[in-house]
Amino acid sequence: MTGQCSLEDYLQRYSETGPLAVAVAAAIDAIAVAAVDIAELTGKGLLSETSTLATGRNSDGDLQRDLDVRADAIIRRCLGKIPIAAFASEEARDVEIRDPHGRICVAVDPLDGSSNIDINMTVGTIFSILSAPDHFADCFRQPGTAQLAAGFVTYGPQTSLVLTVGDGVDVFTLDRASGCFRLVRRGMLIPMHADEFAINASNRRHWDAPVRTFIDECLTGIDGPANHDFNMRWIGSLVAEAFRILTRGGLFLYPSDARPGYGDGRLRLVYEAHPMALIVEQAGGLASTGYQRILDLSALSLHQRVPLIMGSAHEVRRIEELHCDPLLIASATAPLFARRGFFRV
Ligand code: AFP
Repeated sequence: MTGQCSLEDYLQRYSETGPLAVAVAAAIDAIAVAAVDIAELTGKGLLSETSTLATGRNSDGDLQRDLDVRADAIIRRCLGKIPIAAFASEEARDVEIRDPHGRICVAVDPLDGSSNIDINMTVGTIFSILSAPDHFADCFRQPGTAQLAAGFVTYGPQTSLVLTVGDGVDVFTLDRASGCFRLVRRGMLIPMHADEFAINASNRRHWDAPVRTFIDECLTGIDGPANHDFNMRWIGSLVAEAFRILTRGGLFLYPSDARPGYGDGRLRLVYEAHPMALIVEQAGGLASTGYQRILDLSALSLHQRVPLIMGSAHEVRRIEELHCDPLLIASATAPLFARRGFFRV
C-alpha cells in the first residue's frame, strides 16, 4: 500500500467520509502544495535572495525572518483558493476572518525552527484544522480535542508530511521527481518507553522541581530510580524532534521556567502544541503540561504559550506523577527552596 498511494488518492478516499471531510481534505491539499514551494525556498539557502537573518519581530515578540514571512505568504496564497472560515498564523497578530460559508478554520506555524535555517537544520510547517463554530472569532478558542486534522511538514533531507485525520498517523514523503507526496508510513506508533529525551538543558537552573527531578532521574540512568539509561537530543526544531519521537520513541520537553516571559514555556498552544498533541496521541503517546492533557486545553488568546511535554507514554506519566508530588510542589513554592534558592531539590 505504501509508496504507491499518493496523498491525492488518500485525500480523495478521506473526502468520501462526509461533507466536512471534503473541506478538510482541500485544506490539507492546499498546505501540501504550499509545502512544495516552501521546500524549494528553504532548500536554496544562501542561493536565495530571501534573507535568513532576523529582520524584525512578530506580534508576539519572536524574532521574524524574511523566510518566516515568505512561508506565511505562500500558505496564505494556497489556502486563499479554498473556502475557509478563519485563518491564524504565528506570523500575524490577529485571526483573519475569511469566508462566511467556510466550514473549517486553519491555524499554522508557517516555519517552525527558522532560527536553524542559517545552520542548515530541519525546519517545518505545523498546522491545525478545526470545524468553524457559529462565531468564527471563537474558532481558535476551542479545545485541542475539537481538531478535525493536524500535521506538520519537515523541510530536511526529506520533505515529509506527517498527518492525522483522526484515524492514526501517516507519513507522506515528497517524490521530487513527480512533485507528488507518496505514502511511506501508515499507522506510526510511539514506543511506550523512551530511550531518549530532548530538552534545552542550559535552562536547568530555571526549571521547576518536578522537571529537574525527572531529568536528574534520566541522567542517573540505570543507577537511579528510572533504572534505565537514556540518550539526549536537542535539535531546537520542534518538527524534527517530533519526527524522531514518532520514528523511534522518546520525550520532548519545553516546560515553563523562571526566565521572564517563559512562565508558560515557549511553544504556542493553538498552532504548535495542539496539533503536535493530536499527532502524538493518535500515535499512542501522551502530551501534557505536566499537570494537564494538552488536548483538553482551550486558548484564551491566539498566541498563548503552554508548557509542552510529549512522547512515550511511560515517561510522560512519570513526569505528571512528579508534578503531583507534594514535596516537589512545596519545594517550588517555599522561599528557601525556590528555583534560585540555596538548596536544589
Ligand atoms: P524558532 O522558530 O524561533 O526557531 O523556535 C523554534 C522553537 O519554537 C521550537 O521549534 C524549538 O523546539 C524551540 O523553539 C527551541 O527553543 P530554544 O531555542 O529556547 O531551545
